[in-house]
Amino acid sequence: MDQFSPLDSQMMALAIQLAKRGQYTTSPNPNVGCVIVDKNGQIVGQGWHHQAGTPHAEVHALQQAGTLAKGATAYVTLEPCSHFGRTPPCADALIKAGVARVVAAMVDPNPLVAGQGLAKLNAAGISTAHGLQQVQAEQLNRGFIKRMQTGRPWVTVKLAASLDGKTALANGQSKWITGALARQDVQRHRARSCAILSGSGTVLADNPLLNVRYNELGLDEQTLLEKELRQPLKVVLDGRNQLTPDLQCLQSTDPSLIINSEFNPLPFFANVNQWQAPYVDNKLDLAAVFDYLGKQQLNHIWVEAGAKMAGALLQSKLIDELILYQAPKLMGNTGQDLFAIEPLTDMQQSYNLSWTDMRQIGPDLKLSAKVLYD
Ligand code: AOF
Ligand code: ZN
Repeated sequence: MDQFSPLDSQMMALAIQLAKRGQYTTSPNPNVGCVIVDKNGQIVGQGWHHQAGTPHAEVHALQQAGTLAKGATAYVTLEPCSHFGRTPPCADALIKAGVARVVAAMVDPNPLVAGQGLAKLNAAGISTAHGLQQVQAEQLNRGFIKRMQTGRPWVTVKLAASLDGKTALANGQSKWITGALARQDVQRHRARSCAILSGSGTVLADNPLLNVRYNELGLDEQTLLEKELRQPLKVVLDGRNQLTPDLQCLQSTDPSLIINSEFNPLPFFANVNQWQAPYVDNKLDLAAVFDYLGKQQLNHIWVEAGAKMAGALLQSKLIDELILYQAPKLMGNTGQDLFAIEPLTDMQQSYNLSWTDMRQIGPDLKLSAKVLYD
């Protein structure tokens, strides 16, 4: 990409760092960062999108730049919007400020924008370019991109297992397989997701809170103060109406949703939303569940469930990404497994994955992979 200079790369990298500041708060909107640089290469404005319904990244950066935006270059991690959403078009704001050049990392996959932002800037005589650090920018907004392109959220399945692949002892005990640092990492993932999804089997067995403990995230005090801290939606799939009133995850006032096949009339559930999903083969239609969650504007679903749900999602080809925390422990061959799937009779039937990241977190490994469905 020789159309971009080293300064361009440096400024886009900064814009991506700024965008990340919104990663706990912008949902259902994407994370976006913007840097405005004058003719002398001086940064005159920086901004990022904080929360849906509030100004976009460009508006914050333009505000900081004031008249210095005239003739400057704006670096944005996402194409400036051209539509009236909850806020007016950023393309108009950039034109009005007299910006000379706009560099976007990627085109906005939102069909309401989809190239029209750059076209509008071009039509106003502003030089535009896109594709700089596109991979990094896409990584920030995988959920938003997938929802815009397919109507479904990005689905990450998280599992924690011993070296011999056990997620619990035969008697159900699983506290704790992985260490405190890995569990803190899980909290960070939960906080960045739009919903935390589990199944009634796991919820009944483990009674998890399915929430974010912000004090466990390792965020500094200032960041905690600055943020509009939200709790992701808790979603429990309950195909057989097994949920009971004593479960912790349904007792808080945080938003929660039960997806079942039949309305559960227990008075306890009065404050919990319910959606009745269609059934296929005597089971909840998982594809319909994720279509529904996409319609609720959820970009990224973080799944913490047992082998049955993980297996069902795998077989339905609904997992985008797997994150496995693996502890250096051996739990023997009688414990619970990672994925409950139909028995395979030929190696060709096995599911193939491709590693996307691997690192050590405290004593444990964190393995990330995408599933290669053909
Ligand atoms: C930008 N800069 O910082 C963001 C953009 O309802 P609104 O007005 O907030 O519009 C939301 C849409 O705008 C969102 O779906 C995405 O297409 C775009 N987000 N665009 O130029 C930003 N957050
Ligand atoms: Zn905008």
